Amino acid sequence: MLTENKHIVNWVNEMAQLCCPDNIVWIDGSESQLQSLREEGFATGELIKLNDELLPGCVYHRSAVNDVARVEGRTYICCEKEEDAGPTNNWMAPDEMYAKLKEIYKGSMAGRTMYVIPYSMGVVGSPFAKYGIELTDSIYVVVSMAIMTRVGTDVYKALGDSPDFIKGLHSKAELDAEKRYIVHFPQDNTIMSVNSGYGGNVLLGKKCFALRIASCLGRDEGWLAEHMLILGVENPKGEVRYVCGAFPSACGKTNLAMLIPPEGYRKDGWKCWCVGDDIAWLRPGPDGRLWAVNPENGFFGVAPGTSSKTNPNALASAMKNSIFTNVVLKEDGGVWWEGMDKNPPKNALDWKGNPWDSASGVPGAHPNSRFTAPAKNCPCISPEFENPAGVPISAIVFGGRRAKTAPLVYQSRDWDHGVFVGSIMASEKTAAAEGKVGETRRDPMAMLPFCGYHMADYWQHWLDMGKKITNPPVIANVNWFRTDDEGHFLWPGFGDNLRVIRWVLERAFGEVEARESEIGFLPNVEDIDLSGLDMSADELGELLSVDKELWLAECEGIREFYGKFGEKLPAKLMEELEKLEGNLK
Ligand code: GTP
Ligand code: SPV
Ligand code: MN
Repeated sequence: MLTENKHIVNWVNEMAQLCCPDNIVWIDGSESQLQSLREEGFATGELIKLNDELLPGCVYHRSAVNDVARVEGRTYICCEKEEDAGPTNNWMAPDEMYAKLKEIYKGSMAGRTMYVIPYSMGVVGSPFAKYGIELTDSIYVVVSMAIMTRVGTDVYKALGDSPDFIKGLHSKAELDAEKRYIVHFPQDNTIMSVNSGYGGNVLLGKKCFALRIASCLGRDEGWLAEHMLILGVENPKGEVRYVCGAFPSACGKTNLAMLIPPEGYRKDGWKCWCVGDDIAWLRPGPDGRLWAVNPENGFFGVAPGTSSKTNPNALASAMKNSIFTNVVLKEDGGVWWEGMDKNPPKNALDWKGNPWDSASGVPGAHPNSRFTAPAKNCPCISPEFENPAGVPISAIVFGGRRAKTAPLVYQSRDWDHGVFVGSIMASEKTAAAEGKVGETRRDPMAMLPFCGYHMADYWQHWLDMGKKITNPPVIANVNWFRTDDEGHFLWPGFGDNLRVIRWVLERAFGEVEARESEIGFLPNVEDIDLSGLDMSADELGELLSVDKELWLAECEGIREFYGKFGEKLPAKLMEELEKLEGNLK
């Protein structure tokens, strides 16, 4: 035992009685303990050691073939009243769910060890840090949590006798997909995850705590927990301005967060700094601005498509002390995935562990395969990464994959309109979620799978926050994914996205004009810098065009979506929808 906190000790004992592990190991966060766990994982095959010269300190891991992404259909918010979970979450009465889970957890750790992981979301001891204890029977989870969060005994020190921590119980159990549950009990600050071994379902500090539970805490305490990257953009004058971005899963947060400016920009002195790539906790500061911290300590990034061209900073981050899940395992103990380079390896094993030949035409890495890398490895990690006060946010960008409707960028008229713009976000589905890839779905603020309470109450909370933020960031919508009729992307994306972010930040500081349109402010074509790009002003004009017919159809879709929320839908949002329709007609 590493703590005498009776709330922790009692709970650990109670859960151990339920799960019946052979023994309990208290994780202290030390490298020596983590290394002996890795060795144990190598011995049992739970982990595979990678080539220490190519990838020092790195390990390989496969999740079960039926367990490769989050499972929204089996993710529950078990608050007291069903109406508080809302139409976008699965709900079950807490008593009923506890009873059901008890049966599944009973003896689930027999023959295994239960690890007790003390972790912090945010810098330990900082005013906004929040603590969690995760119990798990997976070594993969222990070593991953040690990268993604701040794990160690200083969490016990910071907690003292306090009961103010989030309880998380995870058991792989049988990895039975029929008995897989990812459950949140917001009123008990408790998370229970069973029968999965996939990151997003089992690294409980991440989506479960830092988004679903934290969104409830934010509602009650007056802040926001968001599925957002945080990026610092340094201009040639040396001023750093911060932007947050909410894009659905696998839609470019990690890429934008680690952006490398285009060559001409680098020459002129532009630099970008990564504060976070997935989660932001946002609070109004005493100065009336919105301040953001990244509660995480690492990146759990999509591997496919990550290359030295698209995201060299992500690649560099994962070159040491990282974990690779469900990618291709090379003969030499290296790793590979589609989109890394044009040289697929010979004699490699695919994500399922089978011999694989790229000539088969079947991808070797799972499309949702991931790397888990320490934030401090990132070459462009912001000097403010650990600043307990966070960074002041000048702009928020929402975005998704929209082949046709959404222009490259448009800016909302004000905070409330910005909340509307976030609420109507939609995106073509990616492999990070269940369901058919490519299908369009509404994903408000990229929080559809992560909001821990009624989505309409969440929108109201955003509107209310606007009143507390006297110096609000501008809110814009971006779309890197517009295509031509053959399905080719019209915008080069990646580093060139800085050209768009630059415009948004200039708007935030009143440095550039814009033109009003039906949907909000659009850039004048000459104000998006195209220097060094093979793109004409006409092509840019096309990217910025608003097709009224498509938008009117969009309005119908929004109306239908809003209809799901009944009486709780904030009147303000319906007003914004009516205004939009009026503008288009
Ligand atoms: P989660 O970790 O799932 O929350 O996702 P994320 O939003 O961090 O996604 P990520 O940055 O890893 O995006 C992954 C996918 O988006 C890859 O397929 C990238 O190639 C693609 N992508 C990212 N930025 C761009 C861009 O600017 N243009 C285009 N066309 N694709 C992009
Ligand atoms: C996402 O799906 O948005 C992720 C990966 O960031 S996971 O942690 O698995 O949810
Ligand atoms: Mn995410």
